[in-house]
Amino acid sequence: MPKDTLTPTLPTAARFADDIVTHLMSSLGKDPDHASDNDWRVALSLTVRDRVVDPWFESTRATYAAAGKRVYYLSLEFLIGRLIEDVTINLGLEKVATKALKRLGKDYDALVVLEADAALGNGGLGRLAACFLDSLSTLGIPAYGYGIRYEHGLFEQHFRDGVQVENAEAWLAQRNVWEFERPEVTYEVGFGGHVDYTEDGAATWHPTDKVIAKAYDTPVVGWQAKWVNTLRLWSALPVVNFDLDAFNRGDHLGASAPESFARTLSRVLYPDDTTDQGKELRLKQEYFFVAASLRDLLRRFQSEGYEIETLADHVAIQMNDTHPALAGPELIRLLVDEHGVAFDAAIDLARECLGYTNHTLLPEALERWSEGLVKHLLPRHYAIICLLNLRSLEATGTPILEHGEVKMGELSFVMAHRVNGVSALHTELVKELVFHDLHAAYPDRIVNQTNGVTPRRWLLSTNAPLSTLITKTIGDDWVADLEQLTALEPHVDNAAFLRNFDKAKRANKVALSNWLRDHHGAAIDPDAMFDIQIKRIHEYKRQLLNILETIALWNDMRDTPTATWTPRVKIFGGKAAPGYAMAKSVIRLINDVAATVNTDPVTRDWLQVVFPENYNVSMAERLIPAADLSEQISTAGKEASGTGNMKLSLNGALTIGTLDGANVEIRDHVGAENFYLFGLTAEQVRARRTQPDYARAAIEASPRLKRVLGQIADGVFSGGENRYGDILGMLWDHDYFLVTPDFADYFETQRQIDVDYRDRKDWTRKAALNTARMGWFSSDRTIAGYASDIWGAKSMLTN
Ligand code: 26Q
Repeated sequence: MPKDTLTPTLPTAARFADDIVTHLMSSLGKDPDHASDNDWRVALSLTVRDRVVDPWFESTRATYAAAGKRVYYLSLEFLIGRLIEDVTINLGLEKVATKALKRLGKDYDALVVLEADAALGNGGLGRLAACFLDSLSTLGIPAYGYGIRYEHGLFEQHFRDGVQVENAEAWLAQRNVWEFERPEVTYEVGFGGHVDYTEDGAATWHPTDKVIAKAYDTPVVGWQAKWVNTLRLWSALPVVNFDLDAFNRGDHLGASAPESFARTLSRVLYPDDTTDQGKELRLKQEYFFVAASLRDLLRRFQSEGYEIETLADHVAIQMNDTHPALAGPELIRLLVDEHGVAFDAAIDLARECLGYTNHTLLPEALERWSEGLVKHLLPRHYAIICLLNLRSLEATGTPILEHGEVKMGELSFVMAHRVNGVSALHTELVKELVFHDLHAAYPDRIVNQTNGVTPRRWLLSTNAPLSTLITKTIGDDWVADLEQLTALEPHVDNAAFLRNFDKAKRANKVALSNWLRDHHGAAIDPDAMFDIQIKRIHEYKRQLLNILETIALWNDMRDTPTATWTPRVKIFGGKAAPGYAMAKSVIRLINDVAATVNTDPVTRDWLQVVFPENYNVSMAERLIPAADLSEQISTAGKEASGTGNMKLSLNGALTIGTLDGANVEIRDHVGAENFYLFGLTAEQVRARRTQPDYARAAIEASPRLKRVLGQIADGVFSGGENRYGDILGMLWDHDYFLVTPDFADYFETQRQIDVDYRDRKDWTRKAALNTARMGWFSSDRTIAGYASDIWGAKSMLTN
C-alpha cells in the first residue's frame, strides 16, 4: 500500500534552479547563455518529470502487490492539451518552479505556454477521456489509458477571409518530454488474409498484411502525486523497415514503401465527420489499437500467473463509444483461438470484462461498417460477428448485421455487461430511441454515469484568482473533494466575498481581453458581459441561433440607440469538420457579422463579436474563467451531455440553455433561479417536427427573425452578395434542428439577461452560487460511479 511518503518533499528554489540548468546542459546540450525560451521550457519539464518517476514506479509496484483489478480505458481520443502545468501543480511544485525560474531570469508563465497542445481528440469525448485519466489517478485506481499516438492531432483552423481552412497539426515537431518510448513493447497486428478451420472447428487466421505496434508511455499524475497511472499510446511501424531487394534493384522509392504504408496507420486523427464515414483507414486504426491493447493487457494478466477463466476478476475494459467496438470480437478470438476457451464461454467471459459508453443520439453518427470491408480486412472477426449476430437474433430479435453493414452500436451493446449514457436525460433517450429492443431484452444493462470534469485542470490550474479566493474562504480540500464547494454558500450573502468573487472574474476578463488584443487583434471592453459559446461547430449545437440573435440585437440597438443597452462581447470558438459544408457556412456567417457589427460606430461600444481562430484546450483554459454567460443552446434531445457547460458554470458563468444533456442536472444543482432556461423540450421537439411547415410558421410569427433572414439574403453582411443560400434554404424549408421555433424565446431570455446583468451584485451572487453548487460535476464523482457500478475496481489509496 503506498504511503504518504509518496508525496515528495519539496526542493528549494535554489536546488530546483540547479537541476534545470543541469538538464539544459546535459539533456539538451545547450549553453545557458545561448538557450532559447523553448530550451528552458524543455529543461524545466525534465526537471519536473524527474519527480514523477518515483511515485510512478511505486504505484506500479503497489498494483502488482495487491493483485487487484486494473481498469483499461480504450479510446481513439485523448484530448490532453498541455501537460506541464498539470504535472507541476499535481506535484505541488508551482511556487518552487516559479521562484527557481525567476532566479534564472525566466518567467514560468511565459515558458509553459510554449508547450504544444496534445490535440489527440475532436471535442467532448476526447477531453472526457483526459479528465477520466486525471480522476483515475487522483482516486488511486490502477488504470491504463490505451490509444493511438497520432503524428498529427486535430487539424489547425485558420480563417481566410472568414472561411475556415485547415492545416496539418504537428505537435511532435517539438520534443515530447512527457512520453517514454518503449521499443521493447511491440506487437504484430495483422490484416486481411484468410482463415483455416480444422475438423474440430478450431480456427487459424493467416493475415497477409502486418504492422508493428510500438508503445509510448506517458505518466498520468494524480493530485499530490499519491498515485500515477499510465497512458499507453501505440505508434505503427513496418515489420520490415526497408525493402533491401527493391533498393538493390535500383527501386529507391519502392524500397521505403513498406515503411510509409505501415506508418499511415498512426499518422492522423480523423476529424469527427458524420458526413464522411466508412473510410477503410479509420477501421484499420480502430483494429490496430484494439489488437495491440488487448494483447498487452493479456500479457500483463498472464505474467501474474492467473487462470484465463479469472480474467474478469482482474481486468475491466471500457470502450469509449463504438470506436473500440472490435474489442469484443478480438477478445473472443484471442480466448477461443489462442487460449482454448469454448466459444460461448468466451462470449460470456469477454462480456464480463467489457463496458461500453454511448456518447451520441444522432442516428447518422452511429458507426456502421460495410460487411464486405470487415470481411476483407478481418475475416476471422467477421465470422465471429456473424455468430454474435445469430445469437443476438435468437435472444432478442435484434440483428447486428443489417443492410450489408455491421452496426457497431449493437455489437458493442451485446458484448458489454454494462452500457452507459453520459447524462440522466441521454440515458433515458438511449433506452427509448437508440437501443429500444435490446433494452427490452436486457433491462438492467443500460445505466447512467453523468459526465464530470477534473477540478485540477478546470478550476485550480486555469483559474488562479478564483481558486485562491475559494481556498482562502474554505481551505483547499475542495481540490480532491469538489462537493466541499457547498461551504461557499453561506458566503454569497457576504458583501466582501461577493466583491472578491467579482474581482476574480474581472481579473480573468482583463487577462482574456489582453490576450485577444495581442493574439487576435480584437479590442474588447472587460466591463462588457462576456457571452461565450465554445464547442465544435455543428447544426445541433446551434451556433446559428446565437448569431441570428446577435443580428437581431444589433438591429434593436440601431433602431433605438437612446435606450439602455448592456454592453456584450459575443465570443465564439470551435472547429467545423472539414467536409461539413453547413457548419463551415455558419463559421463564415459569424465572421461576416463580426466584420460588419464590430466597426459600426452606433453599436460598437455595446456589441462586439469575436471568433478567435483555432479553438483548442489551451484556448478553453483562457476563455472559461472569463465567461459571464455560457451558451448551451443545443436542440433538446441532441446533446448527449456536454462538459463545457460544467466547466463554465463551475467557473462562475451563468448558463442560458435548453433542457438538454447535463444542462438538466446542472439546473437542478445550481437552482432554476440561477439558470436561464428557454426553448422546446426534447418531447416538444419531436412533436413539433410532425407539424407541417413549422419553420415557416415560426419565421412569419417573428418579425425580428424575418428581418434578420432578409438582411442575410440581401447581403448586408456579405457586401451585397447572397452568400448564404444554403443556410436560408435550410431554415425556411425544414430547419431540422428547430432554430426558428426556439428563436423568440431565446431572444426574450437574452433581454432578461441584459437587465439582470446590470444588477452587478445580484448577478455575482448567482455566479457564486453556480460555483458553490457545481461540486457534484467533478469527474472524481463520475469515476467513482464507473468504478462501483461498472468496473468493480477499488482505490489503492487509504485516505
Ligand atoms: C467516427 C467515425 C469516423 C471518424 C470520426 C468519428 C467520431 C469521432 C469523434 C465520432 C464522434 C466523435 C466525438 C463525439 C463526441 O465528442 N461526443 C460528445 O461526447 C461528450 C462526452 O460524453 C458529450 O458531453 C457530448 O455531448 C458529445 O457530443
